[in-house]
Amino acid sequence: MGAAHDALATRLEAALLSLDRAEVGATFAAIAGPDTIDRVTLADSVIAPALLSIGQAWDEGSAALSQVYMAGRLVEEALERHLPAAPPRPGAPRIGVAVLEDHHSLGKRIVCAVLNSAGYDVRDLGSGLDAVTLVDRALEQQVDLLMVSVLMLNRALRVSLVRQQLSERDAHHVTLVVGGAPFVHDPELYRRVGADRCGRSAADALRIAAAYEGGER
Ligand code: B12
Repeated sequence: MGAAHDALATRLEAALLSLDRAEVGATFAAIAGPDTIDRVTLADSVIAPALLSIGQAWDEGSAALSQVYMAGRLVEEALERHLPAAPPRPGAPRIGVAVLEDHHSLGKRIVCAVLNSAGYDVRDLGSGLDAVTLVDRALEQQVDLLMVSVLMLNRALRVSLVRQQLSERDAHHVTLVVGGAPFVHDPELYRRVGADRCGRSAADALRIAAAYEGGER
């Protein structure tokens, strides 16, 4: 299936760059089904690589910032249509998802959509938040699992401030999970910044949520 997913990612990338909403929808529909496994594959093997490639094209100067922005909007719309939220399962943990300080929000959107469509009660806490605001929002929303997405290395180091905020407010019941490129490049970084768990993909976010339901912390 690798080659088929690569082909779909390439098709999605072309559709996003040309702002072809119908073709974006058709690409999603080609894979999104009622099974969680299909949705996870769509997220991690088709959408994430297409967005990364568009982002890299921007980095290299061959795509405009407006194309990166519109690609994010079109993906968000299509996620709502093809990965609709399922009713929350009783007893499932409440999950908060946030981006610490930076504005790389595409990964957060995908993680939220996949968890929502699997029946988790997910609160999007926002992007560009400092550690104090992030923990304020997490506690207001009474989350059990706090998932923090970070794409810049200097921001990743500041996850330790989130841990410090949680400790200072006696929020020891909140499990702190991190994800994003810096944690993929250095698999031990999450421990050094005081996180409990680390995930590399939307599939990992689901696995961690399911393990929490099973009693793991
Ligand atoms: C697209 C992009 C942008 C877009 C962001 C658009 C948006 N709305 O998100 C724009 C153009 C705005 C942007 C801006 C900047 N960017 Co930028 N950007 C990227 C790029 C190319 C792709 C990121 C992306 O969207 N990937 C696709 C998404 C879907 O993947 P993802 O986030 O990794 O998420 C997946 C997994 O990681 C996982 N996941 C993510 N979070 C979590 C959390 C949990 C808990 C779990 C379990 C899983 C999980 O699941 C997701 C789905 O599979 C990266 C390069 C890279 N290699 O990452 C640079 C990159 C992150 N950017 C970088 C930089 C420097 C910047 C700017 C400072 C550039 C500038 N000079 O202005 C600004 C900073 C903006 C800010 N303050 O936040 C650097 C960071 C370098 C560093 N050392 O830290 C990178 C690495 C580029 C580079 N090669 O230098 N950027």
